[in-house]
Amino acid sequence: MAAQTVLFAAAAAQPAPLFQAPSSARPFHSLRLVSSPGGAAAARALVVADATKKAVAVLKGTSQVEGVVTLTQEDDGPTSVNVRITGLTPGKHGFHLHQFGDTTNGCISTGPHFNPNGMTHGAPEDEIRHAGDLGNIVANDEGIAETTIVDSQIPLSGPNAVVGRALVVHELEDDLGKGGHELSLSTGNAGGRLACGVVGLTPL
Ligand SMILES: [Cu+2]
Ligand SMILES: [Zn+2]
Repeated sequence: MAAQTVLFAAAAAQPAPLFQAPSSARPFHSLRLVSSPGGAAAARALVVADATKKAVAVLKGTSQVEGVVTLTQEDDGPTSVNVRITGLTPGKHGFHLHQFGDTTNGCISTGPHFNPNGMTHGAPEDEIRHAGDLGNIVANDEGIAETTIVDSQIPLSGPNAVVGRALVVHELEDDLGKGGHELSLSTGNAGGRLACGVVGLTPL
């Protein structure tokens, strides 16, 4: 990996401790030293790899719907999306990562679903889906939706990073591309945008 730096430590017999990188070098990432396979006898090569990244979105809109969503990613693994949204009608609501972190015209200006691979709309588990397709969240009788989504297409760093884009919760159920409506393959026919929030980096 081009961004990695290789360091050498003399006869490191124990796992490497945690290091903070100089903030000028890697402003958005903390770094962790991990042992590389195949170190020399006298000196063990240590590879600096990206460690945990964390981001948050505070969702608001023109209704009473609001929420906080935290996203965490370990190294290059999947992103865990912890959702708590209140003020919803009970039942399913489409939940997506939209292309832009622009709320100048409310949630409308966040644009379409994040779609770096030029796909049509689908379910999170589908091969053909927008990267931003996170399916539905389900509100209980009190209008609260609490869940954790784990997804591999919304990383917090790299070319498809979602930091600076927006999460949106919708009025209606996302049909996951299978509803046969003219909007099914673009938006899942999930209706209006109740609340949205820009994904921004946060301390670990
Ligand atoms: Cu959406
Ligand atoms: Zn979509």
